[in-house]
Amino acid sequence: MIRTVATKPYPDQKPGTSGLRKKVPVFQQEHYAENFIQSIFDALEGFKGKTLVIGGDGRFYNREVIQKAIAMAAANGFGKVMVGQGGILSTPAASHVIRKYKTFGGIILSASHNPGGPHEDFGIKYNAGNGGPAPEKLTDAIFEKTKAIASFKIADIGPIDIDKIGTVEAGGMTVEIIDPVTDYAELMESLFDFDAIRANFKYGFRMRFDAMHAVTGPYAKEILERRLGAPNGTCRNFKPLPDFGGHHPDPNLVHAKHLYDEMMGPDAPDFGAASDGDGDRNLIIGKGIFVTPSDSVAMLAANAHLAPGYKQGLKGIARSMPTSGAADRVAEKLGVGIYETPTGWKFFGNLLDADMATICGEESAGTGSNHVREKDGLWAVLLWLNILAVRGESAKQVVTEHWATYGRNYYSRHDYEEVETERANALVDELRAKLGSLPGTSVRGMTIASADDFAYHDPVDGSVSKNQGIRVLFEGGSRVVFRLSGTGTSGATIRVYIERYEPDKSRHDLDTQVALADLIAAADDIADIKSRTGRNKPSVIT
Ligand code: VG1
Ligand code: CO
Repeated sequence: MIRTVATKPYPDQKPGTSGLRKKVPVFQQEHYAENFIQSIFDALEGFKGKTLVIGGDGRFYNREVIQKAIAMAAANGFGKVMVGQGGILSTPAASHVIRKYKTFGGIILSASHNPGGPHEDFGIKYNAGNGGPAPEKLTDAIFEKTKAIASFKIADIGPIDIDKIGTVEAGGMTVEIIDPVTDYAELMESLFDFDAIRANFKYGFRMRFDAMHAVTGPYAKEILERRLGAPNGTCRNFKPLPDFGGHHPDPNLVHAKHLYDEMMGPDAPDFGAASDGDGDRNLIIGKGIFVTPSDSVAMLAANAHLAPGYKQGLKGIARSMPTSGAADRVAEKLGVGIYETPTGWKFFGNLLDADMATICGEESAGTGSNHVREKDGLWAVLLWLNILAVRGESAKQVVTEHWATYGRNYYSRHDYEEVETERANALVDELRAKLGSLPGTSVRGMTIASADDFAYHDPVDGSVSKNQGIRVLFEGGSRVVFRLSGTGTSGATIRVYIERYEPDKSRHDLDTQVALADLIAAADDIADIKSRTGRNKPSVIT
């Protein structure tokens, strides 16, 4: 039976950088999740009888919302849903399933790298038929629907057993529970030189993969240990837990510090990696060397031809605006296009669909390619493994040689988390107001060449996205960028991105924070961060 249930709008369902993210208790309000899911359906057209993919990162409240989404898909007229077993599908795996089975789209339940649990974060996002996050036009339309919603439709089908692989009929719709790993593992096998990687492991190459008790555990176990023969124990924290073991599943130098310490220690294995809550981010640390994500994109792009899936070369490279310019130098050398987009993977979709870019990356530990329409943590790890196996070199050798060839873009991001929203907004508003007066002035002995609020003109569909981050460029190419996070769930997070290019090989082994010290001080002078936030240092430095 299909029920139409009366409901009232919630005013706060505007999707952020990557879907709607809120604390679990917010999602547990009456009809909160239903409202958002119905608004997604209301913003879509032409899905009657078609297939919807549903999966999530396994966090607290995942199972409940999966049941709601299945029952609502049936009531709204989908012909079929494909659901990851146990409600699990990593973000890149969901993107692949949508593409492989040519489904109408998918609903991904995740708050990514944010913590999980009864008082932590939850999220819902919609991915379109190309496998990519809904573009801005669609997320805007969804938001409009949430503001006017009066009812939602749900089928009384009772809970579906999502742990049992197979197909059942429910509410006039087919429900297929699929293995979340197999399709994805096959895709990886088709892109990379598994023989070379396997041989490397066989001859003693050692790595550590930390799944942080998040979604990549089962994927990494299957691919690294079973298919590639890495020794048992290579994968750590591989059991997905609803609260990620009480940790932040954020693979950065703060939340994965144990891995960093191990990789810098005397018994370090050859290679260390980790992924986030929903499996789309990657942390790469070679023995004795951390690879900053902006560098990783550039290095993967420069060496991608060593993997079978990319041996024809790249069509182009795309990076988000705050990501360092390291990839630009690679694109220039390869003679391919380079595109600078706003933060968030949804902006890469058009470039990938139009075959203008093959590899994309963000400074926030997101790297991916045209194989899916999401960033992909394990993909980045496997491409690194492929490159190291074929080159027969260590990560450190690859990195230092890259810097010697292209120069080094010293890069760091400073985050001020949970700042009072009004204070953060005021800081950005004032910065915006003085942009015009900055060029020509000098800060800490450096002259500002230009300053603007980044606007993106999508070269494929002509759409324009404004206010995507404030850039201050100095003479000589250094820059600082300021923007507010669009993924947080409490207060505001101010992100400051700092970059300086160093061509001189003899100056490539400085400590990053030391190399950037003048710019870091200049950023504070320009935006007055410390006094305005009352913080004397950032909460997270990556
Ligand atoms: C952050 C990152 C951005 C990334 C987004 C989603 O957004 O900066 O690069 O695409 O998270 O990643 P923001 O608006 O907080 O800066 V994930 O792994 O959370 O889906
Ligand atoms: Co993520």
